[in-house]
Amino acid sequence: MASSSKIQLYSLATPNGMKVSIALEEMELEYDAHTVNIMKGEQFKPEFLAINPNGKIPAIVDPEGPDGKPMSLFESGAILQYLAEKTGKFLSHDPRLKWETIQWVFFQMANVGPYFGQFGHFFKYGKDKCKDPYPLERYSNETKRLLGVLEQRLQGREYLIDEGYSIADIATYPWVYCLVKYYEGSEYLGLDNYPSVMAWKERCMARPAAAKGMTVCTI
Ligand SMILES: N[C@@H](CCC(=O)N[C@@H](CS)C(=O)NCC(=O)O)C(=O)O
Repeated sequence: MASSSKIQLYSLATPNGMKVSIALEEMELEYDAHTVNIMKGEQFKPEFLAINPNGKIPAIVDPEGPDGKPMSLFESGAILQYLAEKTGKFLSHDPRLKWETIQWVFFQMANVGPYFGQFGHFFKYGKDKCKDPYPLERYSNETKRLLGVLEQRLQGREYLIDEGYSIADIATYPWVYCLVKYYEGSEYLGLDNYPSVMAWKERCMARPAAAKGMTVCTI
């Protein structure tokens, strides 16, 4: 694909995609953005599958990997950690806080992303394909339970980690934004019941770099 000394980003402005463009902006890294239109199946083109054999955005190629050689990476959580370690930003240098941050990144990757995503599917995008109420019930209950975990964590905190804004926030708030903006689930999920989560999302979104990162690779 493109040759440049800058990081090459292959993405789309979805919650998983936004995480990486927000991180690149926050970390002031230079990058070229390439839009992969997953609605048109571009994630299955051989040149993209060579970077991510799993055929999903986001992915990056860093021409200057840790050993000075090009490094390609997929899985947004791994990319966030990679960029944080590369720049020394948004991942605590205190070992205890570093692991706490990674724990919340994994919480997002293993729970928030998959369950919120399935909620969005059964509530909005695939709602005409399934007459059985059970999947929506299951995924909306789990989405609310996860919002409850975040609400508890964020009560009395500005960000997920006490030290300040981190890759744990970058990983997670685009998914809360997505519940509101793309899935239009505010009323159905009763998002007003999670005031600390909603205030934190606004706090994160008010950051100039965050606002810029959220508009990268839009179609
Ligand atoms: N765990 C992956 C999930 C990536 C993912 O699901 N990406 C979606 C867009 S948000 C995608 O590319 N979907 C296309 C497809 O499934 O064909 C990550 O966090 O990077």
